[in-house]
Amino acid sequence: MPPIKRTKFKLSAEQLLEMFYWLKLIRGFDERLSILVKQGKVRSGVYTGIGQEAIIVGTCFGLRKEDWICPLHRDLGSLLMKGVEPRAMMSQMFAKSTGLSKGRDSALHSGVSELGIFGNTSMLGANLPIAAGLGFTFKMEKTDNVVIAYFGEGASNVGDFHEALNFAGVHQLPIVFVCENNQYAYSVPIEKSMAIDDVAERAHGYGFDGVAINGNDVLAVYQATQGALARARGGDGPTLIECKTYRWHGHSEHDKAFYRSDEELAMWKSRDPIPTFTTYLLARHVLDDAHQKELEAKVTKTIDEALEYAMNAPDPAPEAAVTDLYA
Ligand SMILES: Cc1ncc(C[n+]2csc(CCOP(=O)(O)OP(=O)(O)O)c2C)c(N)n1
Repeated sequence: MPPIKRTKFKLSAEQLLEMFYWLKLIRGFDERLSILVKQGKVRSGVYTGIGQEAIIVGTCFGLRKEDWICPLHRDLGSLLMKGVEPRAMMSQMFAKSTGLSKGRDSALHSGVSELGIFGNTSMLGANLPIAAGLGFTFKMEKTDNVVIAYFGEGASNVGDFHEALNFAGVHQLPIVFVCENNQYAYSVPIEKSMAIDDVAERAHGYGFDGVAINGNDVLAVYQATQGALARARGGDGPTLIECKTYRWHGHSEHDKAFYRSDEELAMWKSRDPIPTFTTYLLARHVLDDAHQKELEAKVTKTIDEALEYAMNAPDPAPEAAVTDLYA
């Protein structure tokens, strides 16, 4: 098995700051939604990815429009990075007619084919055979587009996961499988559902490389993704990147997560991806305090505007329920 190509990357100061902005925006968006849920204002289940943002930013940064993503329920940030306007995303959470599915769907399942986003599937792991199908299409069409397929460590125990990886391995498909290993599948800790330590190991059984990395280090995620993308675009097939991380909130905002200890949460909070990256940027003089405040103000303004837009947007008309039907 050839080792994963570790492409040397050199990000400009602007690109590093862009990554910082995305980390902050995605965190801010989820935090705001969490508050809005408690205020009873959101018309959807909310599954925040607070604590996991480095995975989304490190994998989506620099993707092409033609590349596809198959996100999870927790990956709202990936939709933003792939080009969904914050106001459309917020409208979606409020089931407004200006949302992605025009208020006719649970917030989490909308895709945007023009932006290369396949809507999240309710059945865990069911997005992975779809990703395999997309990858197969790219291969047949002889493009060098790539699919990023996200899944949780819990989903790696279902049959769809294994079928998709097997198919991708056999056909050397251009797919980057990204495991967001946040240690729990709802209330089930990983040691109660898997007899091995690393989900990454599972890739080897299907004939391709798997690596386990620190999912809270945005640059480590970016570097691993760049290597995997280069392999996939070059016809060398899939890669599995397992990103070790932790979700700070419960499975969804209604879950108080009593199944884990305060100490465990505190330990993972000390590995918060955002301050780690902030320190990196400050130490390299890419960021200073004034610029940081400016970026934070931009994030707040973007979220405020999106929220105001969504709150004031019209509800869908009853007759709209039967428009845009396939047949
Ligand atoms: C096939 C299937 N089994 C069970 C569920 C119920 N369920 C929804 S989310 C979830 C936990 C998911 O854990 P994981 O895949 O690790 O992703 P995470 O939510 O931790 O990001 C479960 C069990 C489901 N949606 N689909």
